[in-house]
Amino acid sequence: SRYVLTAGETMGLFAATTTGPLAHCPTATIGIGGSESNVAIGLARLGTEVVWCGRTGADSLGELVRRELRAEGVRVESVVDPDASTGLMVKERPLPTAQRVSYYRAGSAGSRLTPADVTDELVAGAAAVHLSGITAAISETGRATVRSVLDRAGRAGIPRSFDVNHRRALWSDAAAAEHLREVLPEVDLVFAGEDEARLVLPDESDPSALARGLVGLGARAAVVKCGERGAVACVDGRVTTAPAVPVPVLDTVGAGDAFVAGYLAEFVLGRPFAECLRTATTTGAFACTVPGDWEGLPRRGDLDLLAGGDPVRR
Ligand code: KDG
Repeated sequence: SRYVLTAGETMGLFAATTTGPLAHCPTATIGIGGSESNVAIGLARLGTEVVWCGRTGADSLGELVRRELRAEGVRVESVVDPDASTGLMVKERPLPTAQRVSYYRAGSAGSRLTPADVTDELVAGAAAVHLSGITAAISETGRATVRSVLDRAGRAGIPRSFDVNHRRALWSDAAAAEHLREVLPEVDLVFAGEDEARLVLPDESDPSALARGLVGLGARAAVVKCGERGAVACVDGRVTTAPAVPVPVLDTVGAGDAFVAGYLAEFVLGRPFAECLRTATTTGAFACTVPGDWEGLPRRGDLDLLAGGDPVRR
């Protein structure tokens, strides 16, 4: 049967358990994080078949990554690379209102992903492919992998989804903008935050103009995420806005991935894009309510918990 195919780097994630300087935080939780695998988990929870491709190290963090993804119902196609370590991300909360994420991923197994790791067979069987700018930013081979998967999927008529996911710690705005200009004509659906869209549309301020602008630069459809102000989509020349689902916000990291998972889960079912957007804003809201990057992602039956009404369901 057909699945959503995604590829990228997933790392170990150590998250400080208390607020304040990390140097004085005695404990951390050990988990995993990676944008594409967050999307994969989100899809699996919503009942969508999904394959995640990526390199992991022959080490304990690699074991953790593979185990956790499998436990979440994601089909894992991981090349275990004996010559590099699994990357690591450290999340600290120096202030109640501020988080800091640090990467220990230079030369990591995940960054050694190659086009051949995502086999032709995996691409050919996909209902859609999803990639992100992070993979292009981590290495030359990652960048080649993004291009190659988009190219192979495009030739097979498989819808291609791309999340800009700009990470300033990994490359410059200029490099990210250049890459985005290159890939936009190769994608059917692009997801961008407002600042990310402005990488290539520096003179636009309004989200609708940004969504139209991304389509003008070659994407078939574009979704601009505006956080607590909701989202705007430009599909088939029509612009639609969706309000955010209001929630008490604890941790926004992972919300973008949750949003993409919600959108794609409906998209591969052939649902109208207003419905894709509605599920996307709902899953995005779920991710904001819990500290982890993906742990709070909803199952289908959870979606209506945010639909209002009595807070106690029995
Ligand atoms: O997308 C939210 C995090 O999980 C993500 O930032 C982790 O893949 C990640 C990265 O490289 O930043």
